[in-house]
Amino acid sequence: MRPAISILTFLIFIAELWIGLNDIKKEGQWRWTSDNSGISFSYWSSGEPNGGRGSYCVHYCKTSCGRNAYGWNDLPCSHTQEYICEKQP
Ligand SMILES: [Ca+2]
Repeated sequence: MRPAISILTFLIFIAELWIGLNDIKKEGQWRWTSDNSGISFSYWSSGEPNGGRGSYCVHYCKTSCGRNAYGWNDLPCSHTQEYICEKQP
């Protein structure tokens, strides 16, 4: 059984998550899955996005991406990964 941790601890130190961003419709045109809006900021890790066709989905990662800091990474959407959602007020 995993020890209980706060959501903040999880997001800062542990999370490797799908963030709901993709370029499925047009290569390089990143859009949020929730409302199809474009991105107004980016948090790509150095050298990302580097997957080209076939890496349509974006996840937030650090260790699994071989990085020392968190950032966005494009991956094939078939990759098994936890995800995070935004709750509407
Ligand atoms: Ca990538």
